[in-house]
Amino acid sequence: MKLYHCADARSFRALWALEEFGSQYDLINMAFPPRATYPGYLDINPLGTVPTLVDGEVTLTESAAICHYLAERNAPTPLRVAPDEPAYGAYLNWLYRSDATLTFPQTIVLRYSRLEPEERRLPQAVEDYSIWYLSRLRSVETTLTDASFLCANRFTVADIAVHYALYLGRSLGLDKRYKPNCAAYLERLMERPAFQRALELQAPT
Ligand SMILES: N[C@@H](CCC(=O)N[C@@H](CS)C(=O)NCC(=O)O)C(=O)O
Repeated sequence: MKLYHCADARSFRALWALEEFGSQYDLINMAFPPRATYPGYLDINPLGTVPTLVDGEVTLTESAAICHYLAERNAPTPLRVAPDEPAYGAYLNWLYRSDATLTFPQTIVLRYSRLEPEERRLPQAVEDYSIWYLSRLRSVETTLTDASFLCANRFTVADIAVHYALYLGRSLGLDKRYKPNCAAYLERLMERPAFQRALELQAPT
């Protein structure tokens, strides 16, 4: 397998999952944005985004799908919730929610607070989408009231996918507005050895 990655981008979900599974893979660290910095990248992923995971004939470019794929490929594993488990629906819901609902609004915040040149920045959009994200985070806060993990009473790839959204929020300074369960979960999962290995493997930004 080969993972195309940029430091702290959504490909971190895939990198962390590969480390949790102890997978054999080659890591390609690229500068951001890879469509401009890595010649030939558009031939590998025409969207120009990260992650890209290549596994033989298979190519995946969605971070949550890669977490799902790796869990299935590594079955049986406690990091996967099987269809016959009661938590299967919740597991899928968290996996999909991780990017569509929790990372998406932050990309607006990131773009209009940091990536765009000064004259194109939009403080109103930044605040509106910060609030959007923080309000969607209520689902995580409530779930963690009586639980250490999001579903199935154990750490799964759904935690990797959702935790990354919290981690991205931290890099945007939104963690100052996290509620206690989210704040504690963010810190706790960052202590996992595989998370720490993933951090060390990525090239500095
Ligand atoms: N939904 C995709 C989004 C991938 C994505 O947009 N990645 C961003 C980095 S976090 C990217 O590569 N942006 C570079 C660009 O758009 O040129 C996922 O979860 O993997």
